Amino acid sequence: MSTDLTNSAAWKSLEKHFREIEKVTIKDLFKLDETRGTSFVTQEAGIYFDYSKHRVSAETLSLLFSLAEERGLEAKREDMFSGRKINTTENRSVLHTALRAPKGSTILADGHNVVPDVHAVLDKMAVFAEKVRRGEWLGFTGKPVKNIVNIGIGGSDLGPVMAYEALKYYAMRTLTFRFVSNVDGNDFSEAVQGLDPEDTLFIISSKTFTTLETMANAQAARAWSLKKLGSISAVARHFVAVSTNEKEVVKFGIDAENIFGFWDWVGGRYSMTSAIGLSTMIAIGPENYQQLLDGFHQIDVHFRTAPLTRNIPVIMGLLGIWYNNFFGAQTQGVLPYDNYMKRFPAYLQQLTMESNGKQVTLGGKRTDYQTGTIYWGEPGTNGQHSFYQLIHQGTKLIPCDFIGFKETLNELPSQQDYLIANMIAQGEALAFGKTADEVRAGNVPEELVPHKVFEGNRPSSTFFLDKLTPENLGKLVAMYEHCVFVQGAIWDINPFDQMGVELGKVLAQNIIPELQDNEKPLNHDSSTNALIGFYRK
Ligand code: G6Q
Repeated sequence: MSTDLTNSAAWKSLEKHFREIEKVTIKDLFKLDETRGTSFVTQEAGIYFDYSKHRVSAETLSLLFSLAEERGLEAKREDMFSGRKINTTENRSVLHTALRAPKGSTILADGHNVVPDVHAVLDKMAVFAEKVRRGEWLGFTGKPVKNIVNIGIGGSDLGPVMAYEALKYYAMRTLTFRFVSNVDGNDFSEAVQGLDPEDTLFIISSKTFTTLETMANAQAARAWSLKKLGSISAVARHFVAVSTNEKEVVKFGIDAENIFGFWDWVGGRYSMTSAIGLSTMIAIGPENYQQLLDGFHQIDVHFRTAPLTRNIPVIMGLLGIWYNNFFGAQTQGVLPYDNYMKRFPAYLQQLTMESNGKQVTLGGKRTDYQTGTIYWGEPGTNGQHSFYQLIHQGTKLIPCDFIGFKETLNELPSQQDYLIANMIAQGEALAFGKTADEVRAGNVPEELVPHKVFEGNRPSSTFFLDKLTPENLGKLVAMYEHCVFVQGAIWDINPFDQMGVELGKVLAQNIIPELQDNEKPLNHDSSTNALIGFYRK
C-alpha cells in the first residue's frame, strides 16, 4: 500500500521524469544549456549557491517545487515560525528561530510572547561573559577565572564545540576552553590536564540536568574542584549551569542566580543559539555572538519569505530528496574547505540524522520510502588524500556539499589560492570526469586506461561565502537547519523528537547494576549475558 507521499501526483510525475532523465549526464546538461553555470545559481543573504552540477534539469526542479507545494511546505513552514505545536509527539512548539529574533518582535508560544524572555537570557549571558572576559569573575580563592570547561553531550556539546573551533580566530586567547562530553572518564581526565581548580569554571550544560554522561562528569568536576578548594561553598564560584531544570541544578549546589535558562520549545540539536551558546559567547564576546545570531536570523527570514525557486534551504532539501528517493543515494558528503570548520560535519550529523532518522509518518504509519540521508565529511583538502577516491571512482553515488570562503583569516602566501583551487577542481572533476580518450591522450599504457578513467556525473553543490565570520557561520548552520525541515515536511515525519536517544538513556541504566554486582542474575539474550559475564571476570 502506498502512503500519501508516494501516491501523490507530484511524486508520480517525478518517478516518470526520473526514468527519462536518469541516463542524462551532467556533461549533457551543460552542453544543452551553456548558461547553466550561472543560471543554476542562487545568490541570497550573502551566500553564492551553485547547484548547476546536479543531475537535474529545469523540469526536474519545477517538479520538485510542485512536490513541495503539494506537500504544503509553505504552510508547514509558517506553522513552525508561528509557534504551532508541530512537534506533535512531544506536544511542543518548535521555536529555535525565536532565539535569534530581534528585540521587539513578537513570537507566541502558548499565547505568550517569548522574545522578551529570550533577550533577558541573552542580556544575562552578556553580563556574565563580560565579567569572565574582563577577569572580574573571581574563583573561590580570589583568582580570576582563566579556564572554561563546558560539560554536556549531544545537543549540549556539539554546537558549542563546533562554534568554538569554527570561530577560534575571534576567541579571546588568554582564556582556555575545553569540552567534555563522553561518559568515558578519559574525556574528563584529559580535559582538566594542566588546569588549576582555582581558576577553572565549569559550565554544566544540560537541558534536563538528568543525562547520565553529563551528571557523571559534573560530579567528577565537583570532586576535582573540591579536592583543592576544600569548601562546598566553592561550587557556587566555579560552576554555572545552562538548563531548564532549576530544581536539580540547585540541588547540585549551583547558585540559582547562575542558571541560564531556556525552554522546552528548543530542541537539543537546535539549541546552539540558546544559553547553550554561553561558552561561545564567553569565547568570542557578546558583540560577535550577536553577529552570529544575526546570521542565523538572516537565513530564517530568507527561508520564510523567499520564493521556493530562490530559497536556498528549499533547493538543498529538494535536491536531497531527489538523490535519496529517486537515485537511491544513501549518503551526503559535507566538505568544508576551511580547517576551522573541522567539526562542522560532526555537528551536521546530529542535526540531520537525529532529526530525520525516522521511519513513521506523523500519523504513525510506516513509510514506504527512504528518509534521513547519512551525513558525513571532513575538511578539504585533507579528505582528498583519503576518502575522495571512493567518491570519484567508487560504485556509490555520493552527492557532496563543498563549502568555501573567498577570504582567508590568516594570510599565508598562496595557500588560500591552493585551497580554493582544490575545492573548485574537485567539483569540476566529480561532474565531468576524464574519458578513456582523454586518458589515452596522456600516453597511458592501454592496460591502465580503465583504471584512470573517471566517469564523472557525480553531483555536488558549492556554497561560497566571503569570509568565515560569526555571521556567516550562523547563516550556514541555519541553512542546514531549514534544509532538514524541508525534508521532514516532504517525508511527513517529525524532525523534532528523538525517541532513539531516549531509548539509549534508559537501556544502559538496566545494565549498570548488573556490572556492579557479580551475583545479580542475568536475563538478557545469550550474547548480552556473555558480554556482561566477560566484563565481570
Ligand atoms: C538533541 C538530543 C540530545 C540531547 C542530549 C543532551 O536534540 O535531544 O542530543 O541534546 O541527550 O541532553 P541534555 O541537554 O538534557 O543533557
